[in-house]
Amino acid sequence: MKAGLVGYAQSGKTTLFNALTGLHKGGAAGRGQVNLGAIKVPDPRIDKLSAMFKPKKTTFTEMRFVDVPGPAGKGTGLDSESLRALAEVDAFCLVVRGFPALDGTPADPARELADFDAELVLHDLAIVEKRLDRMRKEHGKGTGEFLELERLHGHLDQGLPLRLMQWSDAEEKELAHYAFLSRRPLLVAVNAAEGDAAALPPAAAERGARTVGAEIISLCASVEAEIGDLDPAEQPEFLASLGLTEPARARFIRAAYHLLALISYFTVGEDEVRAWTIRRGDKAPRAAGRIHSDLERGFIRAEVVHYDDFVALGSEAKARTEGKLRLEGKEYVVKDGDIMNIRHSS
Ligand SMILES: Nc1nc2c(ncn2[C@@H]2O[C@H](COP(=O)(O)OP(=O)(O)OP(=O)(O)O)[C@@H](O)[C@H]2O)c(=O)[nH]1
Ligand SMILES: [Mg+2]
Repeated sequence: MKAGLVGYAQSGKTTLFNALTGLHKGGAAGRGQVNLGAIKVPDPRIDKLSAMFKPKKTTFTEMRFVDVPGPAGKGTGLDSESLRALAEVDAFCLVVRGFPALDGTPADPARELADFDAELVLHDLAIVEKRLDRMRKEHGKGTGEFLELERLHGHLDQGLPLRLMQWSDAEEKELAHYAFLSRRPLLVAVNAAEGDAAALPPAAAERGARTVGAEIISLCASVEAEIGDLDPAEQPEFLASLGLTEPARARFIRAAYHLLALISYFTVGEDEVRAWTIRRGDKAPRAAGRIHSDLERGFIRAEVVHYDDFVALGSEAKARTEGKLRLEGKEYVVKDGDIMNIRHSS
């Protein structure tokens, strides 16, 4: 998956990007430009499977990030390079300032969230209006698409993000090419002051997030960067001294997975132990398609054992005799933690 870090200028996007990707250690990502990076999604289940199989290669799934410079203030809008970079992301992470600015301006995360979301809504409203105008001129009135866009217009015109609308699968498909910004799942990260690294998001911001259908977490980007600089052995003590039990990176990844309804399944063997990311509800052929499109097309069935059963029983043979290793077909809905061996025709 790919997340876009967005927000107003100087809210700490690049600081967070560097802290998450670890890029601050070497050449830090540039400020005021588009930056790309990725992190491995840690998963203790993969560590365990890797210890059992001792494969030549262990592969975690990756979460990719794009960090774009923020507009200076309300109403400024994003530049076209940033908009292009954001067109492809699966979700936005809106970084809002939770620390006093250098010039002393106090933080107002709820205000920033409301303002930024309003910009996304205006951006989409402009797209819809332009298209409706064209269709009126070209006598496209009364077509299904026209009526659909009028419905979106009525929604956006009230200042509401498309995120809050219920769309059928067919509508989702039909409207995908518009790449609406206010439709993207939104994770708000309040970038708190150093002293508040373990604080919960302010209540007003929490309410604001709920109103626009977003999830919210609080973290401190500069503290996160410091954690990344420490020896792993020194990290627990430092975290404890701040009142934290884990780095914000872990919370961030969990929140993003939850937001996008993502889960992982695993493939195992002597060559490779690997995690794959899919959407909750994906059936076995689609899940297999993450590995290679041939596996989706030629999918016959999958041998499935759940991680918990596998680890409890200790081996594939034992799982088989205990009836925990099953054969599943095309309609099987893959579960988080399934270990799968896919059979396919080529
Ligand atoms: N006190 C404090 N300052 C921070 C924190 N995170 C970032 N800053 C400071 O805020 C300023 C802006 O940080 P950046 O990470 O460059 O902000 P940005 O959102 O990427 O800014 P643009 O790229 O201009 O949109 C820098 O001077 C940072 O040192 C934080 O957690 N606490
Ligand atoms: Mg930046």
